[in-house]
Amino acid sequence: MTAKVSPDDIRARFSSAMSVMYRDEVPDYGTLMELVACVNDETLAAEPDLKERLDATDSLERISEERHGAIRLGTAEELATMRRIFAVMGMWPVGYYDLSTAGVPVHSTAFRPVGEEALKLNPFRVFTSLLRLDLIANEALRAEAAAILASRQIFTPKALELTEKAEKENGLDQDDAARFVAEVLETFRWHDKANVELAMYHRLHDAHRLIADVVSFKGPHINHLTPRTLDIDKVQARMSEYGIAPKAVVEGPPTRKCPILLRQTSFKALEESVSFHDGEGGWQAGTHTARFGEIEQRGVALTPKGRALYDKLLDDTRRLVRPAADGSNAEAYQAALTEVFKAFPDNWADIRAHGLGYFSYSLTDKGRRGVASVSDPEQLIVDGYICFDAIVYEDFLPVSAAGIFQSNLGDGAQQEFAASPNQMRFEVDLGASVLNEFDHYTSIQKASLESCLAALSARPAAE
Ligand code: OOG
Ligand code: NI
Repeated sequence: MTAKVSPDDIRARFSSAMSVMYRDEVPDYGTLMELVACVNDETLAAEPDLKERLDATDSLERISEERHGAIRLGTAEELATMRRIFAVMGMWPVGYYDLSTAGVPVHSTAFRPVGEEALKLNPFRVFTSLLRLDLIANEALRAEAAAILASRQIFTPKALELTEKAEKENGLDQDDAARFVAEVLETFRWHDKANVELAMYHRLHDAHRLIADVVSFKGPHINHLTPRTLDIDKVQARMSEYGIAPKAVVEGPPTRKCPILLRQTSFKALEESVSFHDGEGGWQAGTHTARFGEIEQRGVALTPKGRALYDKLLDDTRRLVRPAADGSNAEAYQAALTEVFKAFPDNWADIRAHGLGYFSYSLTDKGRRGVASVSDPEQLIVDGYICFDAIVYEDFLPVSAAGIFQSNLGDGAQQEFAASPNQMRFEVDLGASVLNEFDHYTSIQKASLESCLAALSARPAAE
């Protein structure tokens, strides 16, 4: 039997193959990557401390690599198969995101590596949405869209075969892993020939742009990739200098000393030429807007209490200033955000003391050497035996995701849907349940503290 390639390795190869493909498909994305690399270099040069810290925890050469991408699927079967494919790459569904409240007829999860080692080896995730035809009012159109989706096959036969093989044989060898990456990549490729006639595209588009994006094409083209930036404000400010159009505002919390959750922004999707069936065996020219590039900067994962405070403050801000898609009130929004978020503590000790964030505990030098006479964790921290570091948020934010969706669906009026989360339905379609992100962070935090306490209590008592 030949040796198996690790799922982490397959994921790393897949993410890098996807990056090459996308840069080739969307040249502006390559430009964004250059800008990100440049700003990251400048930031590291200006902040030697940061450089040292990152050097200890991340691999510096890979700092500007992709952290996530996104696709939108049409059917339960596509979602369930995608889950099996991602499992071969060590990516598991984490979190449930209902975007109906934000005017987008999808619900989503993020397939991602779970566990510190896997994230470190390669953090690539795919934000995966499933179209909700049940939210479309027009019944006839709904049935037509469902029929179109039912007749497409978004996976190559070889991709399906290799997925089955990986499941049966518990992994893939070198040759099969290479084939698997190439075959799976096909599902994410852009098709400039649509599945439908132009008239149908318009009907779908009138119901919602996103329905047209999912139903009109042969497959769920990757719609963006997202590298990590060390200074999102700088990249946002310099995008136009590089000839790419930034979305109006950075999504998420404001700039802070102690970053929380996730900040993201993107350049706006481009209008691309697409050929549509003309109904007579030929093609008719049209356009479609779907693909863009995004950047992200992550901070500490918040507890339910911290998240509730974040959600409240974001809500308060948006009640004061609702960011307009054309950017006309971007400055006022930024100012309101900064002001309102003053209510969120901005030093690690307070964030921890108020139970707002998740932290990972480790022994200090003193803790590694010394013997503690107390066992109360808080006292051990005060006495300098145990220290704590923020646990990075590895998931997504529904309001931000909706902002990213919206800004790339055009600046038109937003459509309203009644809030209708349906996690149960999503999990039935997925064929598995999603991991609860809060449970996950809680267990990381708990395990880190327990291992400190165990190490300290295992020491023989001082003479
Ligand atoms: C996904 C938008 C969500 C993010 O970073 O929040 C997302 C999409 O547009 O399909 O990727
Ligand atoms: Ni994204």
